[in-house]
Amino acid sequence: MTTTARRRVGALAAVGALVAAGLVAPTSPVYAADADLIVNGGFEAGLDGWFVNNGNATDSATLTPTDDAFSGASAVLVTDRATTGSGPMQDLSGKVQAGQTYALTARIRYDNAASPATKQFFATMHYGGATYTNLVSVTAAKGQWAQFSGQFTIPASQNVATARLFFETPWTSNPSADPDLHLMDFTLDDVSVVGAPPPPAPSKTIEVVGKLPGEHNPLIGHKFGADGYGFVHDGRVYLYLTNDTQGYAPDPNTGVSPGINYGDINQITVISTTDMVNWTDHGEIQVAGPNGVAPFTNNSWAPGMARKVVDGEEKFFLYYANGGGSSNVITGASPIGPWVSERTSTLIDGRTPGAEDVAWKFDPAPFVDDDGEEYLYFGGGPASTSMPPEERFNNPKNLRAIELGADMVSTEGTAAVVDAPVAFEAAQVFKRDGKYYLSYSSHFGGPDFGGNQTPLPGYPGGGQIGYLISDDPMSWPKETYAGVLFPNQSQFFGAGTGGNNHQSVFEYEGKYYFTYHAPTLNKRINGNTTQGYRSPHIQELTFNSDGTIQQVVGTYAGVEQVRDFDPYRVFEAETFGWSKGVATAKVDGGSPQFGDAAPNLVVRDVDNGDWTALSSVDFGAGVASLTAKVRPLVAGGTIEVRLGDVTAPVVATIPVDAPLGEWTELTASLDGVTGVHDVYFTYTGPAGEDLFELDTWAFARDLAVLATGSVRCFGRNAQLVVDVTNDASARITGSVTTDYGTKEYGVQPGTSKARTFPTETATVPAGVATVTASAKVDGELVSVTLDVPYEAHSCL
Ligand SMILES: [Ca+2]
Ligand SMILES: [Ca+2]
Ligand SMILES: [Ca+2]
Repeated sequence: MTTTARRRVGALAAVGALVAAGLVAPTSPVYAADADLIVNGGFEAGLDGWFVNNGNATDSATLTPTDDAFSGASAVLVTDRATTGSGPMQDLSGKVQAGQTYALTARIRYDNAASPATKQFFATMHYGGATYTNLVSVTAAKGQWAQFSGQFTIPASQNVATARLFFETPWTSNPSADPDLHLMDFTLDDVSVVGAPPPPAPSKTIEVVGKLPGEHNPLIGHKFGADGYGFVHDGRVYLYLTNDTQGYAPDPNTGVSPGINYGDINQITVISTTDMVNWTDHGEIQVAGPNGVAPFTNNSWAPGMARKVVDGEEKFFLYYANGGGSSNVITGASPIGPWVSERTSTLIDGRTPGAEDVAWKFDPAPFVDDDGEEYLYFGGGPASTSMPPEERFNNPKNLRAIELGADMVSTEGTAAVVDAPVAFEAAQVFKRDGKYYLSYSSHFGGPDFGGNQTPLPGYPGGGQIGYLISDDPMSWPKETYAGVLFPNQSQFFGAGTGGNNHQSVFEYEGKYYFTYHAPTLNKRINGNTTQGYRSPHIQELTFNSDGTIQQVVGTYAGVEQVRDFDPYRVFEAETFGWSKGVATAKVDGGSPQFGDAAPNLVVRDVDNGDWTALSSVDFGAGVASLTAKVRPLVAGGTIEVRLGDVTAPVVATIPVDAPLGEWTELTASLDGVTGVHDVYFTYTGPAGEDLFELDTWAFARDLAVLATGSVRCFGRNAQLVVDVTNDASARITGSVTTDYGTKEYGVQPGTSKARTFPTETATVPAGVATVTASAKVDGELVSVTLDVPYEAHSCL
């Protein structure tokens, strides 16, 4: 009697080893109950969260923690008050809501012997500008703790974008005339504002399938991204994008977001690939703004990237537009950071020689030549009014080329004019066969460019990508103009996709690729009326024999996948070719795939029916198992694996059955799948619930080995026989372990080997032998362990 072996990985699905991952699980906020919106109201953490009211330039005071507290160990002492409004302030912007009622309490005391016996104090809200509202008042008796205790309702019409609470004495125009009456020191403690906390921010998750299965444009369907800049390093393509998702705020009811506000954008999104179809989301770099890498800049648009070894150290330089007025650069230790700012002021601005006349000192694109010389191209916007209208239109001379210093974060010399016809913005340079190519975006005419003019023959129309070819990276006369590289994207993607564009060209494994953007995801969400949220696209470039470039045709099909996806490794779950309904978020800790210094993201907002998919996964000779690193958020979720289509039969299921909130590795067996397939991970579970978060996937190879166990009789002596059959393409070696001993074996492809174990008994109970098997498959050492059951047998 024989029984076929079961692969041991199957049993692991229900076990679920907990992973010490170092990932921090965010605690779920509670929105139902009222909450105290004040941080550190008792001043037990010193001055955390507090600063002096700065609504007027004349406001000034000193805040000092004091142990002379109403409760606890600490309060705040307010001294040196310059105005009646000079008092402790806390920013409640984003916390309080118009139309809501709040309960305010606080303790206050003043001691100045020369002050009156009683004094009124106010708790006041500054709503920005000149809008101040007294919320609650108290009349304190000198030397005694008085209590603010009252309610206030913010008018429904009040704009609360700015809402700053502070404590003060009643206003008078000239308080210093009687400081004992108006500017006495006071002590404050136990401040509290209790009310409904703000509602959670509306979901930004893209619910539609933004990138259709089988198509390769847009590159990603779960977020937006514009002005893509392609950069190749160490066999990997990186794309740097203006984070258009930052201002995206779809209405929870209509799903439609207000139009994009570029002024909100101070992050750059990074995605990468090795196959041009499956992209890994590396998340956003907080480039600008108060918490940015370069806090002296406000915006981060239109990135450009370069690598250079500086003083023996490999560095990566990410250039960006700080709005329209200047450009800057931050420095990375790798293409995905970590990032630092080597500068304390902008790189390109009104002080840059040769850039004085450039209206928009933005869109910086670096280029490092073969000889190590480095350049930056930038500029755009309205042409100088000193030129005749025809020239302003046709040759606006608004782009510039400048040499960079060897440190890549300074400029040298004077910027040279790039005389690109009908130029608007977005200059970018690459080199091929000794020639320099500069592509750029053309303007739409109008008053900024001389009014209604007709372009010269062959010059670009509005919103097209033109290009120049030169022998010198600093010399771009109008004679170097070579034609239109890309018409406006609306020609290919239809209504709602017009507007300006921003391109780059990069070489990857011998092919040249052209990046551009189009609001195609925005269009799939909202139809033909788009709101300006752009998505990255790539097409291949084809060169003519004379070095000119064939005009690029924009397609949803995009470029071909350049290699199959290798599933036999730990790879980020935030890697996919297509997706539906999921979002990503950065988590603490490094990346399991890209290293400790690299950012790590997880796939989140996983609901019943959502899915992610990988294009052209090569399982080779066969896959044994799939391991998911997952954090369950509710009971009852499952991960299903399907091949070829989102509705194809399920070939493996991982029940996400593990402690809630903990990162866990769960494994399911996946026998018998060979060759290349699109792989769909489909997610199921209780409706309306966030099911789980996903960090990584890992597939493990199978070994085509079969083993059977049986008992034979030699007279009255029972012998256990284990047969191992090698259906793999390489020699398999391993061991057979039984209750009656262990033996090694080796077996050639297409053959079987038996190992016999004398039992020295006549009757053998049922049992399980263990067979290990190892071989080189697809160049990798693969090992499997088989549980080989055998039935009871008697030789009596
Ligand atoms: Ca206190
Ligand atoms: Ca979802
Ligand atoms: Ca991850």
